[in-house]
Amino acid sequence: MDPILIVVIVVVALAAVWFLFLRKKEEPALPEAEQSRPLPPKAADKPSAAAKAPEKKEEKRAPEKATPPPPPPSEKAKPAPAPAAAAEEEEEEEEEVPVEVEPARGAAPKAQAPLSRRAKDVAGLRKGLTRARESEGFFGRLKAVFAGKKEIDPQLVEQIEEVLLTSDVGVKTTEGLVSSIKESLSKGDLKSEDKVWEALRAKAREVVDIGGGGIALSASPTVVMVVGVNGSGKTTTIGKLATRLTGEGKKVVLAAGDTFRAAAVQQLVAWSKRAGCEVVTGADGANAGAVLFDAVQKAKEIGADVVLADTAGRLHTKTNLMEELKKIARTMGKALDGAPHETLLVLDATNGQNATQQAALFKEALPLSGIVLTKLDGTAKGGVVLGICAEHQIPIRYIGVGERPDDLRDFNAEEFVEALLGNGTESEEKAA
Ligand SMILES: Nc1nc2c(ncn2[C@@H]2O[C@H](COP(=O)(O)OP(=O)(O)OP(=O)(O)O)[C@@H](O)[C@H]2O)c(=O)[nH]1
Ligand SMILES: [Mg+2]
Repeated sequence: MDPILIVVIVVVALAAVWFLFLRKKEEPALPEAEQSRPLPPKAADKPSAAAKAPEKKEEKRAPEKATPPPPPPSEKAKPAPAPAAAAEEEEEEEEEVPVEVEPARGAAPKAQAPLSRRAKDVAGLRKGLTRARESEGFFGRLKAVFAGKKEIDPQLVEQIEEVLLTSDVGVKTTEGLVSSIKESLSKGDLKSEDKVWEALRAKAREVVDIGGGGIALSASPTVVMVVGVNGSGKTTTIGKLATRLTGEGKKVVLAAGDTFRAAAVQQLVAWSKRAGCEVVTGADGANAGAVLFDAVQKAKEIGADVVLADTAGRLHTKTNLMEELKKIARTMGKALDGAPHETLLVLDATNGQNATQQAALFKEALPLSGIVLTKLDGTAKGGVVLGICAEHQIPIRYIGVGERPDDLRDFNAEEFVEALLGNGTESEEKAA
């Protein structure tokens, strides 16, 4: 063989070996940890939307965590973490990824917040007003007016007017309510059913918000005289109030001023036992004024907080009986200056417009400080409250929505309007 050819072959072979050696030297050995890392996903293996969220978080966190100055020029040149450190980092990562998973569509809604105290009160009162809320009642009939209507037109206002008139709201009060709705309508303010309801409720609140609510115990003892027509609920109201006040730690004296009706005294005595309070009664046929005088004296002696004085039922049209009431009131004033401090007229809500007339005549005879409207649970026409407040401007102190002791409620204008005319949330409706 030609020696030159041999030299060429040897040189080429050596060059090839040298080249291979150099290449091998340049390639860095991957640490085990690096080798075991999963391969990056192929383009086709796109991560799901859910999996994207944590990745984003990791990207955000990166600068806070590792800020090695200067940044590595390339992935390859990045110093491989020691296996222990790498494991630590992975652990940290697992801990620090609080993925907020959005609730899937259609998933169960969050548990509803418990009803507020006010919402509970409204729901409880609404239960007492069930008849007025039913389809035949005040609220139910108003609701029916809107059914199937797409537009709020003057005809609809006329229908509202009819419901108000036939629900004991009274002519004058209805006129006031309706004219303000008509005015808003002509201004274009009432474009939807909701807006009309809100206007109605606002107006109703305005009418009944004349400073009602439970009596204040302003004197010691505070003497409360309770008057009204036969069977309106005077004695029952006294019993309910006594039960509540003694429950609140007050010292109560009941005064059996109805010396006329047989069994009236026993009825009051039974309530006093239930409430756990004193009762002052007279002999059969005793003078009502004398019994009430004794009761106030007794209350003073024992340091009572309240005297609740019952009186015999009487027709508001009987002048002599109304005169007798004035006399009784004066007698109590002799026992204690300023007594009676409160004179409450008890009206039966089922009497409707007649209750409004009773209020007019009792008001003429006595300085009424408040009204108790009983049996609201028994009427579908809750509108009587509006009529009485608007026409007489006498505050409603309590309302009766049943026969049990806790069926006497302090009157609160906003709560009452919401219970009577509010649409109510689903949970309120359930609670009611
Ligand atoms: N459903 C219901 N019944 C009531 C309410 N308040 C009183 N009553 C009932 O009405 C009836 C008459 O109540 P009374 O308390 O005796 O009435 P009164 O005004 O004292 O009657 P006289 O003493 O006869 O004048 C009783 O059966 C009571 O239980 C109420 O808010 N709702
Ligand atoms: Mg009675």
